[in-house]
Amino acid sequence: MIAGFEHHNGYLGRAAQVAVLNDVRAVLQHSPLYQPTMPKTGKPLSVSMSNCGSLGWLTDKDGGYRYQATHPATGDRWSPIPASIMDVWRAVLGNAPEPEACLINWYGPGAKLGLHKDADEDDQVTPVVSISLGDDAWFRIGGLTRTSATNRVLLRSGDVAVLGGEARRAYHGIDRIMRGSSDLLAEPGRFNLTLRRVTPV
Ligand code: MD3
Ligand code: FE
Repeated sequence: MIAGFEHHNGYLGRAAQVAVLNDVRAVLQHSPLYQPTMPKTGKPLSVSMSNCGSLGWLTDKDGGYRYQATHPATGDRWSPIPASIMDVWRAVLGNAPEPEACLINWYGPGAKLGLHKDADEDDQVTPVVSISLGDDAWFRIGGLTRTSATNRVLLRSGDVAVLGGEARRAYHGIDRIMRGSSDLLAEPGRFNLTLRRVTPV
């Protein structure tokens, strides 16, 4: 396993998961999930997305991968990151700079995320924090090149992953979602929240 990957199994108990989930649902009332598309080709991703925070990550055919302060469909600013989510960042990272972006990924049945690096942040040093809610996901993480050996990790509802050090710059992706593996959500699928610092301090 690459250095700097920390997996906190069952970090959030059931009540804390429900609290975060309710806050995510409220964010999505203001900033609905949209279907991101690949730069240039316009091919849709199978994951739908929204954000909270002062900056949101997005991708579409014409603009490509980027951070921006507004929702691509509504044009409104993203909501602030809810306190229940900020609490997780502070608990695992202590005095790190505040996250600017919280990407909300929704994996319905069959959705996956190909191997990639998170390289659109000017800050490539502050760790990334991920929170999983709902069905289990097989997460794959490799090394600094696309051909590095990879490891698979099952990310379950309530798990928190911290990607610091070399892991911050590692290739990673989601191979598959295990439908029906969690009863947190009424519907099959998985939310992942990814908290990132974008601007160097
Ligand atoms: C490893 N999301 O949004 S979270 C992404 O479950 C993303 O939705 C996945 O990869 C998901 O970019 C994985 C865990 C994660 C997040 C960021 C990373 C792993 C990472 C950044 C660098 C290395
Ligand atoms: Fe990623």
